[in-house]
Amino acid sequence: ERVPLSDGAWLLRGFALDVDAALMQAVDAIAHAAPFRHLTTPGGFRMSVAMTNCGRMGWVSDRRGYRYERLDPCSGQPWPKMPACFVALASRAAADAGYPGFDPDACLINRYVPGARLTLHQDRDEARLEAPIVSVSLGVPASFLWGGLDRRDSTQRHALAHGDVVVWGGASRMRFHGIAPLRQGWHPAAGDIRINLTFRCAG
Ligand code: MD5
Ligand code: FE
Repeated sequence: ERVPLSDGAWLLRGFALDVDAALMQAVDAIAHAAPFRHLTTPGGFRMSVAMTNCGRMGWVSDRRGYRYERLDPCSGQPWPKMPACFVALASRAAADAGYPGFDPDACLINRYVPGARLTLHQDRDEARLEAPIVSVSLGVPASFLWGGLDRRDSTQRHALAHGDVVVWGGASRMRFHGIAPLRQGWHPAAGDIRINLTFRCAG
C-alpha cells in the first residue's frame, strides 16, 4: 500500500516485509563491526537512541557538532560496507515513490529501547538535499512526529510499524520530525526494540 503523506513524501506500508529477516541479520553483522553507541549532542546531552552506520559515510555527533565522517570514530576504521540487500531495498522504494536512480552513500542505523526518543529536528547535514531520504522501520512500532518547515509549526503523528518504508523527498525533505518515546512492546523478530534505517546521499 502506497500512502501519500504530503508534498513528495510517501508511506510504503509493509514494503520491507519480504526482506525483513535479511535486513535484521545485516544489522547484527554491522553492529558487530561498528557497535551501537550513544552519541553526545553539541550541547552535551547523551542521546537515548543508540546509533551506528554503514556505507561510505556515517553520521556522527559530538561536542564539536553534527557531521558525516568516513571513519568510525570508535575504531578509526571505515564504516562497514552497505549490504547489497540494503541498497536494493532503498533504491526500489525510492523508485516506487517517484525518485529513480537513488544511490545512497550513507545509512544511519538507529536503535530504540523502551523510552528512547528523538526530539524534533531537521536532517540538514547531507551534501545533496535534493535527494530523498528513505527510512525503514523494524521491530516495535513507533509514533512518528511530523512538523512543518518551522520548528514551531504544529505536528501530526503517524504510526510506523515493522516493515514500513517512508520516502521523504521534495518539500518534505526539510520538515521537522521526531520519534515519541518508544512504548513498551514486543516484536517476534526484534524483541522489545525498534530499529530504523535511514538511507541518505551525504557526501
Ligand atoms: C527514525 N530517524 O525513525 C527517524 C526516521 C533520523 C531520523 O529522523 O534523523 O535518524 S527518518 C525521518 C525523516 C527524514 C527526513 C525527512 C523527514 C523525516 N521529514 O521530512 O519528516 O529513527
Ligand atoms: Fe531525522
